[in-house]
Amino acid sequence: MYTQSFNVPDSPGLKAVPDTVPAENPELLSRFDARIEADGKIEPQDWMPEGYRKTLVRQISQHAHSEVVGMLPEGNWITRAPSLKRKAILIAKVQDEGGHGLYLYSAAETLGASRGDLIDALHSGRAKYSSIFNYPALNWADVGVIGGLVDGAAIMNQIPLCRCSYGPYARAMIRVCKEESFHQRQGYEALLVMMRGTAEQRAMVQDAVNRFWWKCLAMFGPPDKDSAHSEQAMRWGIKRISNDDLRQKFIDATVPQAKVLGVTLPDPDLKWNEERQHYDHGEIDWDEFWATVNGNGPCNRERLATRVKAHNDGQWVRDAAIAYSLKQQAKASKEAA
Ligand code: FAQ
Repeated sequence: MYTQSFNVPDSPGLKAVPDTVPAENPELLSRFDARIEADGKIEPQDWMPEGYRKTLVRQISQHAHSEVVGMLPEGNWITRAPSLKRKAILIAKVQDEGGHGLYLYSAAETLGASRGDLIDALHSGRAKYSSIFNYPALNWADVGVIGGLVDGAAIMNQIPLCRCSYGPYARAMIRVCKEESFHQRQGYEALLVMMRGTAEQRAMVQDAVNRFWWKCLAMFGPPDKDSAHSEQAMRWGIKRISNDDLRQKFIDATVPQAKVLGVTLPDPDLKWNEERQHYDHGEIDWDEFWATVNGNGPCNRERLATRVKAHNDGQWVRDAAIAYSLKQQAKASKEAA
């Protein structure tokens, strides 16, 4: 169902690049504007305004960090998966998320960013990553909900990024979305199996949905009126659909899925609005969201400490790779001499 949104229209009236972009080089800028206006792709070798480059490095690196930190809550469950089949699926999924991080760091590098600097920014707490991964995965139902709901929200946000104006990001997103689609389905299927099980299993699923629902809605970012970057990112064709519109699409798609599953969504204000042809919903706790984004969620410190330890434990691999590469270079120049 998610791939059907590949052809969703852009939010209206936000295509042309505004006059407020400083004319760094009028001729190059007008060529860049024309390409954006024509819905063309900007490639790494093309000239681009500094603001465009910075916005992309910021968003792509935050996205990469989210994928890599996002391996942790589910990764904790690999050794405790309830069957060999679930373990094999979970290992594949967590490995995919690591792969997404690598495509995304590579896409950021095409913009001139250094991967080492980006990773330092994550490890020192300067860089952001998705709020959702600062909540714990307490039991096996949470693993299903992370697949079914968290990946569901992630795909809804990522499908429009397949049409991002920056070529390497857009192309990375096509593959990422295909893999995320499998992640969402395996999570939903795991939940369906639990819902057909015992009353205790059904209660676990409901409890996990209750804990994750609001956090998933917050993944789409602050309301449009408070979103610092949306307007410009949409003018540049980086973001195609606003935070609130994507959140609404996710709610509209998820309510019927919850019905099939047999769980209730924990929002007394969730009601179909005939006039809007959308579900109305209750207020998200934005104070809690900002506290989490700013480092004070339940697991922020633990997540960063785990990432830093993994990075430090892997230092010998990087050292060995560099030593090998230097040896190969020395051999090649000896042969050439
Ligand atoms: N968490 O002006 P906006 C996944 C920050 S991947 C933390 O609206 P923007 C796969 C934002 O960075 C999930 N911070 O910003 C998976 C900005 O801060 P800054 C990640 C957030 O960029 C599944 C400030 O608030 N996906 O889940 C969040 O236009 C399962 C102002 O906000 C992506 O990164 C948040 N939720 O829109 C893995 C997709 N929301 O930089 C494992 C690409 C906002 O000024 C298991 N990114 N902020 O300091 C995007 O589409 C956009 O960056 C948004 C935010 C929509 C996330």
